[in-house]
Amino acid sequence: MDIKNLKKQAQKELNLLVKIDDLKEFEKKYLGKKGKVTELLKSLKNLPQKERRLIGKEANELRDKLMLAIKAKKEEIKRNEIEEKEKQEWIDITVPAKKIEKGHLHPLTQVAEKVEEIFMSLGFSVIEGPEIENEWYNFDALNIPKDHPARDLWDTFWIKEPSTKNQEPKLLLRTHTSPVQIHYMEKHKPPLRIISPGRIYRYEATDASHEINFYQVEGLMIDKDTSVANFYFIMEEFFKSFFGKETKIRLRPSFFPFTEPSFEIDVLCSICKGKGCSVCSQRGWIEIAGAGMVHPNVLKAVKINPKNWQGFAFGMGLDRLAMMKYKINDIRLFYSSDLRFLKQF
Ligand code: FA5
Repeated sequence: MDIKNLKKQAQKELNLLVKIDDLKEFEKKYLGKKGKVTELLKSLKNLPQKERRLIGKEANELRDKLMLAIKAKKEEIKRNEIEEKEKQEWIDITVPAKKIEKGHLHPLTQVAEKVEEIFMSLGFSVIEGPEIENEWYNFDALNIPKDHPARDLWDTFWIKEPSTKNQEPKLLLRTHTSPVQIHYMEKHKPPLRIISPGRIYRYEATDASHEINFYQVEGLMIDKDTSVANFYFIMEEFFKSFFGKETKIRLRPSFFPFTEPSFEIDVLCSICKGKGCSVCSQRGWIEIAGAGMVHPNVLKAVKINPKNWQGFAFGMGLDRLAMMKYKINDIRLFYSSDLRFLKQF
């Protein structure tokens, strides 16, 4: 084949190449040990001198050109490969990011945390207690002996006796957080100041302000010469911090076997502003807590001498605190798992 045709053929083949492996084959085919151009150069020695010089020059030029063209082609292929990769991996950084929805604390947890924060600033520690109790802690130690009509104040979920039978005392789901007082006083000597938020259970009908399980925060302060004035001061401080300075609360005389005297604390209903509505049962006030001065019998049950130590205790409805703070007109919304409700907090 003459050099011109060889050159034309090589150029044509080279133009069609797109892969690096094919380019390597091409290089071998023309410039390899047994390549067409190499063979041509080898065959020069058989030519007469005059022809050898002429053809040799052209063959050498062809080899040099092919070497350059192969180099250029190699770069072109590499460039194309990078461009292709870039196209595939291209990210549009201007596209708005997908929003990851963040969860948040349940409104009752938020309220519990706020209550804890206020009482801690008043020197109270936060204590936990069990939700499954026995009747000694839930009733007897709180001055409510068996068969005492006061037990009817709290409709109870009793837990079935295990097969060991006649297990004493009987187990139940705690009907209030007050048993935590007993647990704590059994292990700690006064002076003491604690609060204990937690879930409680009552076997009763539900309505806008009553649930069968809800949350309370128990409070207990025992010290020397603690009086109703100390109790009133702490309560006032708490409600002002929690609801704001304009909050209206009132104390009503009440009865609890474990306190004497006993009170009920009401706050002005924030939903009807005192006019009367279904949440406050048309009273204009909503009952937020039971409270009183700790009964001497309770102190005796935990071996604390009531002559040396006195104190007060309270049990607040955490759900009711949350309802009044956020103007929620049905307690059952807290347990409905309705995201339209929960997302508002
Ligand atoms: C008690 O549970 C007493 N242990 C409180 C107490 C503690 C008195 C220490 C004295 C000393 P009572 O049953 O009234 O009391 O409940 C206390 C508060 O829990 C109520 O004022 C109310 O805010 C809330 N509460 C009561 N029943 C329900 C209910 N079914 N649903 C939602 N909140 C309730």
